[in-house]
Amino acid sequence: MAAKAKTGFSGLDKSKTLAENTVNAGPVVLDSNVTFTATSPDIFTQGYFLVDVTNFGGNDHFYLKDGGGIKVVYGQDFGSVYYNDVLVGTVTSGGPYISVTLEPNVTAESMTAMARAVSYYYDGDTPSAFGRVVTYRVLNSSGADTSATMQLKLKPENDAPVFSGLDAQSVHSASQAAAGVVIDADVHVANPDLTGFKGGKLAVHLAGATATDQLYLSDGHFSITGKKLYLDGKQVGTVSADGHNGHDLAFTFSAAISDAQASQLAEQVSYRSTAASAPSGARDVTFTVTDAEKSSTSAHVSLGFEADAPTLLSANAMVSDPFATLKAAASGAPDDLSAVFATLEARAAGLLEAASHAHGALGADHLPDLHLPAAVADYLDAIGSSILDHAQSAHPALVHELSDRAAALAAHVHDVLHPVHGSADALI
Ligand SMILES: [Ca+2]
Ligand SMILES: [Ca+2]
Ligand SMILES: [Ca+2]
Repeated sequence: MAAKAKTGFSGLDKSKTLAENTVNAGPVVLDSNVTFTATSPDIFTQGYFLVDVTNFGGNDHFYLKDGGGIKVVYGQDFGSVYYNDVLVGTVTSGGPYISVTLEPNVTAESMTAMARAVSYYYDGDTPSAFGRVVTYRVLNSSGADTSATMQLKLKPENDAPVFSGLDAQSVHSASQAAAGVVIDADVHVANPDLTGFKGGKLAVHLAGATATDQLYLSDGHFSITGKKLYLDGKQVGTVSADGHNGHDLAFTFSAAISDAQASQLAEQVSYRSTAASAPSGARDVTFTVTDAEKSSTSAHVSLGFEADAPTLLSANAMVSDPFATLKAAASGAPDDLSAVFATLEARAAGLLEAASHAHGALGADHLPDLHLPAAVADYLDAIGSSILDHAQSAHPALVHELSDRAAALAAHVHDVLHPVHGSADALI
């Protein structure tokens, strides 16, 4: 190591270019062979080692990294810097500087080790073209000052697009399969380089697809006409696979497509079945997006349809026997539900009777003539579906669950009927 016969830094690279993804991956020593020479030890008396940075950005991080005999033990407010286990200074770092208050006994050797420990990492994906100017400086309170500078640049590199918000599972009721379902209404995709998706692609593949499987776009900003993909009426790409009859659904973008727009398109991706009954078993759907730099990322969601409960309750069915269909739905359950239903019936009958008495004229005999409010019928339908789901997978918690739901039902019936005052028509 050719140390110059004067106090100061030597061998610091005047300029350095680091690759973005290298400094994304972890801290990099800025210069591993910079050397500090001191002809006069006085430089260290009440001295400081400072690294400051101009053109600093919020994604830049400078600090002293352990190695070469240097070890930093961080406390709450500062770190203690050791060189070969001897305390040589206290450091604070953060933002555009590293500041080490040197111990009085610091040697040029330990100063060199500290300078070689100066490290950098970058946690962004779009580095600016501006070079950072990194200045290594030693100064003391009597004004002695020596410094050297490095121009530090980053070479921007590509990052693969990133999916977020894609659910692991997309589960729907079997009755929805024929009408069609959106696969994931809030999936998001982004190109971290902020260069979008022009020239890129979106492709959707359904595993094990057959001629009755249809991928398509639900209504939204994007639409398909023939082989053309439109965004708000303007062609932005082509349809490279139409999604029909078991085929993939795939687009190639000829125009600029932002992250938000690519996400919108992914959110419109939908499925329907043209089979006589809904497909059984979950199947993997792969979304693959290719960005403007032609790098691709795939993400997966499991698409499945669950057997429907029968259409349990219409308002008329409710009128004839509010609970017969509920009982029928739960008839496969292993537990004896009669006590639960008895409670449910008693509560609901009590509420209905109270409601009719409140209107003066009706006795319990007239209850079957009630026009049940649609909200109650819908609510009972939902409960019936849920009961069937539970009945299909036998478990001992069923009775408790049903009991809780019965209580909720009774409260709901009360809430719906109670406010009906002054209009017998509402009850007859
Ligand atoms: Ca990157
Ligand atoms: Ca990048
Ligand atoms: Ca990219």
